[in-house]
Amino acid sequence: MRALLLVDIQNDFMPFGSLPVPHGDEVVAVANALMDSVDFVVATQDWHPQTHGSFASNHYGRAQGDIVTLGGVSQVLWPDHCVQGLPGASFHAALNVARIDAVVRKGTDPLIDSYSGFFDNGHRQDTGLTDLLRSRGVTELVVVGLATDYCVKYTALDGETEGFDVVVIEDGVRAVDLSAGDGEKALAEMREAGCRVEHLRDLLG
Ligand code: VGL
Ligand code: ZN
Repeated sequence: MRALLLVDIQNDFMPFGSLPVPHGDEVVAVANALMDSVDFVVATQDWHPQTHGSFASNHYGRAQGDIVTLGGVSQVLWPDHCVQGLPGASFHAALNVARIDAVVRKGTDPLIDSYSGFFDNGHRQDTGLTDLLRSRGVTELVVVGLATDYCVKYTALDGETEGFDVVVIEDGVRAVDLSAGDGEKALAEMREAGCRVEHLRDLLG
């Protein structure tokens, strides 16, 4: 069984959002196009309380891009984004949400971030995604979404270690690229970990 995993295709990660991913809106059409090639569609949703420790605004005297320790692990400070219930946390309006079978929310604990859809950044708490996928008999995970160098990367890496065959759709992901080349480096790391990196056309074949 093959599942499509939509990673954080949310307004705040779009070019018009508070944590803009360049060309982030271009993943929406790729996501929609893949929905007929899979058995099951799961979306992750970054879902932070306003008090979340990954927000620079919650660290007096710190700025966006600074590095702090949060939950015992290194943490980049971000602009406020994907606040629970606000429009920025909603899926992009053009995403075919009628085809989403399950939504997994993450980043809800203010004391630790969760880039991966499977575990928090300290690998302490799981989101239930593995159990959900296994209960549906999923063996192959097709990954698209945002951002290549953060949530896509950690979700794909955890998907591999959780025993799924992970296929990352290169034209269905976009990077934040805080440093130039971060997205390309992330794709290389995913390949080294055993993920396949393919194009939309290879799957529609
Ligand atoms: C993400 C930074 C902070 C992502 C989420 O979805 O890649 N990046 N929160
Ligand atoms: Zn976040």
